Amino acid sequence: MGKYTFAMIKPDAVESGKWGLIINDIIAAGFTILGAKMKRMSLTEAKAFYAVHSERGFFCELVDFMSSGPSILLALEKTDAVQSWRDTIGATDPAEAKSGTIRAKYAENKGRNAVHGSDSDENAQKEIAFFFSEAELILNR
Ligand code: IDP
Ligand code: MG
Repeated sequence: MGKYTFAMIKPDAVESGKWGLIINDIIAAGFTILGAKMKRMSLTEAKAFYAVHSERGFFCELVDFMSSGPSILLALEKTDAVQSWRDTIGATDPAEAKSGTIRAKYAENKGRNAVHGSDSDENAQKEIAFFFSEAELILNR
């Protein structure tokens, strides 16, 4: 169980202005924000970030959406961070997400689902490194 995970507030929730409420939920759930930036991904970056899904039917829709506007990129710290953040955001499809989770509260649908969360410690490390240099993270406090 690692201490770090990577989160994104996706373009739907940035555009709708829900992102402030989501940051509040992140802090209320006990995460420490080690790094944060707002960035509009290029289509090429979105394809690289989601390469694991390149054979899936929703890939084009996903990468078009993720490059359609700015996201907020977050490196988070908490005990058992990956699982804790997945529990905080809820199921991929907001219709299936437990009430009180971020996706249940703020997601529009399975594609435009407000937030991203890493699915393993290994991917958390890769995903943080995809967007942040070490100098951009507040570490070793
Ligand atoms: P996750 O974000 O809960 O880990 P994944 O299965 O890893 O879900 O899918 C990555 C992202 O791809 C989802 O968050 C969602 O934005 C999008 N996605 C997944 N399944 C579908 C779908 O059936 N239709 C449209 N978009 C989807
Ligand atoms: Mg995933």
